[in-house]
Amino acid sequence: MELLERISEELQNGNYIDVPKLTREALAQGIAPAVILSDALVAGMDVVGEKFRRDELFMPEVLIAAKAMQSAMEVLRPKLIETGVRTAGMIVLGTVKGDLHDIGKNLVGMLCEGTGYQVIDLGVDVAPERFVEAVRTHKPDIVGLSALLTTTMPRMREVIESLVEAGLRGSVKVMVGGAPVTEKFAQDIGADGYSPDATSAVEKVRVLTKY
Ligand code: B1M
Repeated sequence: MELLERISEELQNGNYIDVPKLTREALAQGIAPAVILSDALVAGMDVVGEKFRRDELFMPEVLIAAKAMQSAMEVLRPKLIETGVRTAGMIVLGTVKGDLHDIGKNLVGMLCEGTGYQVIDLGVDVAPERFVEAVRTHKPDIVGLSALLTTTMPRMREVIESLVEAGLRGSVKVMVGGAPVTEKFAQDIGADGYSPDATSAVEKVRVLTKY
């Protein structure tokens, strides 16, 4: 669809003024929020990531594309959430310590909210003790950990160990994700669930909470 391609292109150009406007236009045309998300925004960000990997784009361009994506996500968020009918459970979500990537985590959070879960987002660079504190305070069904760097993946194991030390591990399921994370890694660190993308993350959350 032409409009979705345009959104994707403008996102790649880092046009954070037009991307949310075009996103509103797509919604007004009746295009489903989930389609705008996957076929325009995530598709555009995938291209940015690939060009960054090939050194065809540099950090400032990636940052500005991320800003464009986030402005569009502000427009989509209420629409995605509208589809949620009831509270299915609670999730504490965060990007682990040392890691500032939050686009994927935010998507997972939004889709979970859209499915009816209450999401408490601790943000980025979250230390194990903050996850523990949040589990103690909010008593969520799931604590979700995101990591985008191979160097920050080990922080996930530390969160699980901290939950064990605090005597809270039995009361909460731990779910992990992020581009470098694998099913095997999740099993190795003793997580309860892993998923490669936001859509399957919601499915996994539903399995873990039996919803
Ligand atoms: Co960074 N970065 N980055 N970056 N960045 C990557 C991750 C990288 C792969 C790029 C590359 O080299 N090709 C590379 C990591 C290499 C590695 O570790 N092996 C990298 C690097 C090296 C870095 C820096 C170290 C660069 C530097 O400074 N030299 C630096 C680190 C900063 C830090 O965190 N301490 C850095 C910085 C940044 C920016 C700040 C510029 C920006 C982040 C902006 C932001 O998030 N607000 C950025 C970006 C945008 C990227 C890429 C290009 C895109 C990431 C993204 O948002 N993807 C990325 C390359 C890439 O991934 N192609 C890259 C879109 C998003 C929808 O996907 O986050 O994978 P993703 O999330 C998916 C799934 O992974 C999954 O669902 C999501 C939706 O489908 N998922 C979960 C995520 N969390 C989940 C949790 C779950 C379940 C599923 O359960 C709880």
